[in-house]
Amino acid sequence: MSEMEIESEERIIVIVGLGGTGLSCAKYFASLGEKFKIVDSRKNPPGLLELKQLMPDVECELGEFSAQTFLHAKQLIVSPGVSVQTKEIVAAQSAGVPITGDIDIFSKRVGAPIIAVTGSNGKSTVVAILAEILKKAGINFGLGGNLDGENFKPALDFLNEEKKDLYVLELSSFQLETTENLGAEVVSILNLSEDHMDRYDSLEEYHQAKQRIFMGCKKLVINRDEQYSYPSSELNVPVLDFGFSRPGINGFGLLDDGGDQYLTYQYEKIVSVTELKVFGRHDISNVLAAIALATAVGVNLKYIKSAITEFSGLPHRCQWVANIAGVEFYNDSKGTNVGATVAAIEGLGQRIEGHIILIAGGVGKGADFSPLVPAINKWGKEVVLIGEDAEKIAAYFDSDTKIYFANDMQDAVTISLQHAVAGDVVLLSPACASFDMFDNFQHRGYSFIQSVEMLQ
Ligand code: UMA
Ligand code: ADP
Repeated sequence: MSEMEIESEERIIVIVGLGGTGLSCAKYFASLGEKFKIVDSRKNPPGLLELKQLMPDVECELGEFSAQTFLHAKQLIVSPGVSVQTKEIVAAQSAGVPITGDIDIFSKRVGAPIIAVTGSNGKSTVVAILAEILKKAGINFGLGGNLDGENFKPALDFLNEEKKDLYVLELSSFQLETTENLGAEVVSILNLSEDHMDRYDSLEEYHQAKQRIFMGCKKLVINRDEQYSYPSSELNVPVLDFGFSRPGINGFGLLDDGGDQYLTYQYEKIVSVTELKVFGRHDISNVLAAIALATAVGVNLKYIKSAITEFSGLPHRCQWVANIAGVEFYNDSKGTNVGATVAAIEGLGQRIEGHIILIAGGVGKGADFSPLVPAINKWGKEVVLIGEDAEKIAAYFDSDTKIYFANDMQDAVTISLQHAVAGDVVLLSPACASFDMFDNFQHRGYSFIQSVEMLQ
């Protein structure tokens, strides 16, 4: 089609990628009476059946992307699973087609405060704890964004529902890349370690995407133990901080007193660490982050206290599964990058008598696995590897680390138990994505649980 023919035809919105986000965008534009079409490079993408049931007449282009469709669009709404570096998107953008995403549209339309949380690890746990606190405080809020599982809720679905007083969004770097000016009430980058190196050229590029969360924000919650939590240029907004050290003014942290350790706000003890049901330094950090975020929107400490002492962790995150002959099994299937797996090993290692036998592997996303080596040397015993990058990961370990290769999850669990003694822990924390062997991380976690049950 020539440029002139393109110009003479009506340009319509093009939703790039179906799935949960594309479907929510379709519902949103349909409710506004806007004309749109959906493109997806898979012939049978997730969400297609639901779309056809809800909107049988919506135009879909499935299979290889057509450059003309992108160039001809009024606007491209890009799903987080589709890279903005896709050549058809880059070409359309160069030709002046505006590019946006669901979070951008949501933030411009919502008209209520947003608490936005990003980071490489701990996002879902922090927003889940925050949600428990907000429930206790009787606040009418919505929880969504990058969250999966039972809390799965693409942000635009909120705009077709009764308005809430506050929205809590977990955001990924992919969602932030297509967000112009989030303008959130409170934001936090919890931490940053290597992830998604198949989509970014460097950690710096990944960090820059995360930094977009600060645009237009009114308050900050900073992790003072993490350099990447700070905005790269100073913002003139109120700041609360959290970290493991004793807190200062406007700070949350830990205070040692009389042999006990307390979660503390400035000089005020909130609860003792032993009153929490979660364990491991990373989860203490997550609780501190949630408390700081809740305080930033004015929640009283009494609600905070009651919620954090009841929270016992999300499934697939360092979740206890079973004890077989004194060997404990933990499911950390959501450990999908190296930083998460190191945190899980450290968290468990510090509280057990024996050693950790780690089950890891899957799709490595181009990661550098070397941070696993000191953690395994300190707390580990053997490593059992599964999935397509098993051999690549094996090459990182020292020659005296015992490595086993397993064909499937049942095999991995059986091998692990064979090499464990009472007091040891078998930990599934793959440091990898799951889609070479499983539908998603939940499927991988349930497969682990089932395999452990078979041994009982
Ligand atoms: N697609 C193409 N071409 C491509 C790549 C993808 O057409 O080159 C299509 C796929 O066929 C799919 C569609 O794009 O049909 C949408 O894919 P999607 O992955 O964006 O799927 P959604 O269901 O919209 O899920 C997304 C988030 N997924 C990703 O960012 C990869 C979900 O986060 C999120 O819950 C959901 O939006 C609602 O906001 C999941 C995730 O894995 C949990 N996130 C990553 C993470 O946490 O590490 C960032
Ligand atoms: P996310 O939503 O960012 O993926 P989750 O709360 O689902 O984070 O936790 C995913 C995994 O990351 C956990 O299973 C655990 O291994 C690890 N993890 C959780 N919190 C932290 C943290 N604060 N720092 C480092 N790793 C963490």
